[in-house]
Amino acid sequence: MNQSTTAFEVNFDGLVGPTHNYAGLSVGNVASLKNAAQSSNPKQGALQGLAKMKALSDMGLKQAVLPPLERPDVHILRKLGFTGTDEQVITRAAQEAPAVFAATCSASSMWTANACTISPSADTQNSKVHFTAANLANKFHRSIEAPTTSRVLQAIFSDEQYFDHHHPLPMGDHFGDEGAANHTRFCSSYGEHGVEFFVYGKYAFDSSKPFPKKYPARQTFEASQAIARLHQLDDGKTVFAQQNPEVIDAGVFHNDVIAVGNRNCLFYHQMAFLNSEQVVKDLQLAYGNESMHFVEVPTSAVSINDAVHTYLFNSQLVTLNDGSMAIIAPGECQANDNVRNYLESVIAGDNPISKVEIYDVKQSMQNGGGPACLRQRIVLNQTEMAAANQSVFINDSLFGTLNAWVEKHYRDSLEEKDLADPKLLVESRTALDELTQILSLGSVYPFQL
Ligand code: SUG
Repeated sequence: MNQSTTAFEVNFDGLVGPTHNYAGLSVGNVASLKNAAQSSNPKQGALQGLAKMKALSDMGLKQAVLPPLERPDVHILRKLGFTGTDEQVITRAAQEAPAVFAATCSASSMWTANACTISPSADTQNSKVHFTAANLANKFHRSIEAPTTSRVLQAIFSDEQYFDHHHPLPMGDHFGDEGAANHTRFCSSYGEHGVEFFVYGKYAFDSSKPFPKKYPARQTFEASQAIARLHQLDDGKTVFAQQNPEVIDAGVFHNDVIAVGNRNCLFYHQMAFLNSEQVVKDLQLAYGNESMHFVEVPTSAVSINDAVHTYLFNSQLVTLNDGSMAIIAPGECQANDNVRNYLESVIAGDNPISKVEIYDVKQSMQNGGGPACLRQRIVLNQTEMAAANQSVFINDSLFGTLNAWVEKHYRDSLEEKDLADPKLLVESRTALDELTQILSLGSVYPFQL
C-alpha cells in the first residue's frame, strides 16, 4: 500500500483540566448558563473523557490526546494590570474583578473541536497538513486559548516538511473563528482529495444579510473564507453555507450542535442551514459523481429543543473497520424517548450508519460540550503519522498512566470560591508539568517558558 495515500482520521480528544468548573461564561450556550454556579467534579470529567478515548481506541480507531491549558491564566491577569507574586495576582483578581478572574480559570480548552481548523495534505496545494488555531474571539475566556494551543500543536506536529502552522486570524468580531466546530470534510476515503465544508453564522462585512438577533454568531463568513485561503484549498472542492440564524437564537451556538459529517454522509437537522436544498446540491456537486448520503432529521421527529438538550448532533460519526459508520452519542440521547426512537430508525434506515454507542460525558455536557466538541479530527497519512509526536497516541499503557495521573492530581469537587485557592494553582501546575513529560511536549505553558 502507498504510505502517503493510506490515511486515517485520528481523534485528538482534549483532556478535561484540573480547574473544570461551572461559571456560566458562555452566553448563547444553554447548558453553560443553566448550570452556572453548580459544583463540578474535575476528576470525574477527566476520567469520563479518558474512558471515551479508550473505548474508541478499542474499536480500532486512531486516538490521541491534547493536554489542557494552564489555568488560572496568571499571564493574562498580569496583562490586565494585576501585579505581585502569582498568589497575589490571583487573590487580587478574584477580589477586585471576580467575573474576569473566573474567565481566566475556565477549562474550556477541553473542547478541542474549537482548538483549530485543520486541512489534510490531500486537500491542500502544497500537500502539507495545514493548522490554524482558532481565535475564539467571541468569548473572552476562550479568546485566551490560542497562543498555548498553537504551541501544543507545533510541539506535536513539528516537522516542517509535512506540517504548516498558521497564526490565528486577527482578533475581533469580524474574523471570529471557532475552528472545526464549524468545519466538516467529506471524502470517499480519508487519503483522497476531500470536500471541505465551512459553516458560518453571519457576514461581518455585509449587514444586509440575515443574522441571529438574540445570541451571537461566533463564526463569520469572512473568517471561514480566510481559513480556506490560508489552507490553499481548491475552490471547486470547498463549500460555504450559512447556519440558520433561527437555530443560533435557539441555542445552537456552533454548527456541530446541529449537524455532523463523515466520509460520504451528512447527518443534519432540517433546520440546520439557511437554505438546506442549496447546501445539499453544492456538496454533491463538489463531491463528484458518487452519491453522498444526506440523512436529514425532520423537526417532527426531533425538535430543535430536543437536539439542543440531548446533543444528538454533537455525536461523533466514525467509520468502523468493516467500513460501516457508528454514532458515538452522549448519554442524554438515550434518556430522551424521541431521540432514542429516532436513533433506532436511523440504524434501520438506508444509510451507512449501523450502530449507536452511548458514552457518559456529563461533566462536559453540563457546560455545553458533547462527544464531538471533545475531539479534533486530524486526518494523517502513514508518513505524517510517523512524523508526529508518538507520545500523544492512546494505547493501554498511556491510558493507564493518564488515569493514574488524574487520580493523583485532580480534585473531585470544585466551586467558584475554590478557584482563588492558591493551592489549586500549584496543584494544576504540578500536574501539567508532569503531563508535558508524559506526552513529551517540552515546555509549552507560560509557567514553563
Ligand atoms: O464555547 N462552553 C463551550 C462549549 C464548547 C462546545 N464546543 C463545540 N460545540 N464544538 C463554549 O461555549 C462554558 C464554560 C463555562 O461556562 O464555564 C464553555 O465555554
